[in-house]
Amino acid sequence: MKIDQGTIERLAAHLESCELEARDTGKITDEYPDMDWDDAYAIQDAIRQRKVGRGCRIVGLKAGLTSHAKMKQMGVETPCFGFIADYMAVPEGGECKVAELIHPKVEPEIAFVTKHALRGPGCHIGAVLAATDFVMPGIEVIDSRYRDFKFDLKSVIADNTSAARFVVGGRPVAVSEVDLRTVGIVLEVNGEAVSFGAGAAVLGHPAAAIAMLANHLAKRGEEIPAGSLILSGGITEALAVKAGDAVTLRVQGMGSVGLRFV
Ligand code: 0L1
Ligand code: MG
Repeated sequence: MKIDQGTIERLAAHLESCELEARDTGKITDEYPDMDWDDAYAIQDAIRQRKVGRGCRIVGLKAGLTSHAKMKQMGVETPCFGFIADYMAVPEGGECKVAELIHPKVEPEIAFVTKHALRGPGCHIGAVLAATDFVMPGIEVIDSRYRDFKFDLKSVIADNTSAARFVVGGRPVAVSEVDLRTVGIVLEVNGEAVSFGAGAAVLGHPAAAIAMLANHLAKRGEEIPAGSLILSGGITEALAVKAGDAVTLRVQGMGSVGLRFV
């Protein structure tokens, strides 16, 4: 690690206050260009501890930047991992208040719920499918705390991978009922279909993102617990949204899920 604990805590407090006050900031690697991957995840962990310390419940995990469309959009080459907390959940068909966010974007995703713990190293798609209770459509609302969504991978990991809000729902299905590689998705904004894709856009198979997360956690002595909700990553580029927009994700055989921005 290249950054001392005091600095980790200070950067976590800074990034979390930007999140909670819907205020943007410059990327933290401008000030700490030598920070390493462990520093970045340590800042994210310190943000998580701050939330837990205030009584928030961590309700799941997320993989980000798992499709080539997203990696190209953000100019990075590797996925990243974060967490989702209770207050980030929007009820199905519910409202997401843009005044609480900086510059929200939506991502169509496949959400997994596990029935068994998943532990790396060596976790693979087969192990993920065997440990999955069901999958369902999910929309992630991302909101980088960095000005104009301009960051590098270490900065975005520290910022809990831009996690802000999410909605899951539709028709939960067993993985035996769906081919997650070929499953088609349509994202609609205000009733107009605006982006399309298939599950394979996420690392060839969305379960690969979950396996990658388990292998990432194993390096830190952690696992994906049974009963976890996990967002596997945007299938298409993220789409900017504004107050008044209604967003619906339709996933083949899995129904639809939506939310409204107010
Ligand atoms: O969930 C995601 O793919 C977002 C990861 C962070 C990068 C971004 O803010 O676009
Ligand atoms: Mg995402």
